[in-house]
Amino acid sequence: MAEASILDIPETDPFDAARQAAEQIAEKTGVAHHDIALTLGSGWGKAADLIGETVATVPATEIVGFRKPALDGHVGTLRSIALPNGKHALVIGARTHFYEGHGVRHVVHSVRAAAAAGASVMVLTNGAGGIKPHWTPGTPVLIGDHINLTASSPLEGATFVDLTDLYSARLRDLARTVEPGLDEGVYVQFRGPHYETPAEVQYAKTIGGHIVGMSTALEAIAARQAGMEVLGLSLITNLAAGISPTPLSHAEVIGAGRAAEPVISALLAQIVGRL
Ligand code: 8IG
Repeated sequence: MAEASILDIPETDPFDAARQAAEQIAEKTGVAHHDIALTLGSGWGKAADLIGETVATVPATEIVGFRKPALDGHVGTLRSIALPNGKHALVIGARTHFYEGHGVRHVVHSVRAAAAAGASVMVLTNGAGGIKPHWTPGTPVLIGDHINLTASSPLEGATFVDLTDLYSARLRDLARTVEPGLDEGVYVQFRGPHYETPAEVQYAKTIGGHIVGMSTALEAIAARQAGMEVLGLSLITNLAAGISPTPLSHAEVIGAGRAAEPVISALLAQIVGRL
C-alpha cells in the first residue's frame, strides 16, 4: 500500500504544499531561485548532463508532496543545474502520471513546486506515439496545442484559466532557431496506462490530434495557471496503434527512446541555452 502524502489530505491547499516544497528545494540545493524547470520524460534524461553543471541532486522523496516513483529501482531526483548563462534550472526526474491513480494534485505537484521555486519557464518533455506516418521512431516534435481526454483538470473550483497559446509560440520559435526542421503537432492526452486501440487513434486523428501520450496536458494546464510559459516537446518513440501494421511493444518504445537520446538531449540542451 502506498504511503499517504500531504496532498491526499482534503484540507490541504496544494499551493501551500508547493510553497513548502519550494522552500525545501531552496534549502537542500542551496539555490534560492530557479529560473526554469524541466520535466524530462522517456528519452530526454541525458539532457540533464548537457545543459550545465549540476549543483545538487536531491531525492524527490525528501521533498514535501513528491511520491516514490511508480517503477521499482528508479530513484526520482530533483537536480539543480547552473547554466552557462548564469541561470539556474531545476530538473524534475520524478513524474507522477495520472494513470497511477493518486489524483491530479500529485500529477501537477512538481510543476507547482517549480513555479513556487521561481521558475517562469516550464519545459515539459515526454515519449509519445505518433499519428503522422512520416514521424519515424526517434523524431522529436514540438507540442503546438493539446486535447485533454483525461476528463480531469488540475484546477479546483471555479478557476477559469485561458489556454490560448498554452504552448508558447515564442518558445516554439526559439526552439526552431536551434532546429529549423522541428515539426509540430497537437498532443492528445489519454489516461492510459494501456495504449490506444486503433479506433481510438483514428478518433484522436479525426478531432485534430497528431501525438498521443499520457502525461503532459494536465501538467501544462497547471503551469499556465501558475503563470509559467510552457515549452512542450514529444519524442515520438512509436507510431500510434494502427498507424503502423505492427503491434506496440513497451520494449521497442524504450529502445527507440534510448537510441534517440543522445541526439534529442543535445537538441534540448541547445534550446535551454537560449531560454
Ligand atoms: I512512449 O502510443 C508512448 N507513450 N497514449 N500512446 C500513448 N502514450 C504513449 C504512446 C502511445 N507511446
